[in-house]
Amino acid sequence: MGKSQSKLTADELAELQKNTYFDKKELQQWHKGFLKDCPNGQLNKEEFKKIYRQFFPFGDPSQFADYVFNVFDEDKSGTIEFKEFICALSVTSRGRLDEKLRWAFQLYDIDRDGYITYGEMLAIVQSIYKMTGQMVRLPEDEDTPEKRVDKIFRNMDKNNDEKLTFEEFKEGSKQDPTIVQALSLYDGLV
Ligand SMILES: [Ca+2]
Repeated sequence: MGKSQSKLTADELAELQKNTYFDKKELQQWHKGFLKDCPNGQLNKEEFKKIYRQFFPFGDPSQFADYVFNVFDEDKSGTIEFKEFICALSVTSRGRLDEKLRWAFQLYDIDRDGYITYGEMLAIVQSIYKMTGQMVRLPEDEDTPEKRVDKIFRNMDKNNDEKLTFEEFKEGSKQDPTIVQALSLYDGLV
């Protein structure tokens, strides 16, 4: 650690240009902003939750922020480095639909075993309901996390084995865009 450089090197820039949808100027701006908020070059979980609390002052976003943090923190170091931050932002804000779906799948697949179980989806949906609190009025058949997840599984779980493969998730999400909308929550920051 301790190598908080104020500018991206030419190599780092080139790599990020290759791996994200941002151009050179945007990358430099984001990097500058990132270092302003995180002078040591690392965004920790508490700071990350703070960002969510600003967006959801009436609910409790800490659990959902926790899950999102774990997807951002790709190398599982416990902090989000600029590269992780900007790559996640690139996918969630400008990625193609299949990239966004892959990202969302990682969010729901909490233990990363390649399947979204009923329990995993319930945990994520519960955290979303907690975060949004009473701000959103939901249809009667989705007014609890359980009902919502039941409905999703009825639509997506084609072979009724109580878990979703990426293929099932992808197909189902095309018919139910609200699944990926959990991601667009983050778009507010872009
Ligand atoms: Ca990390």
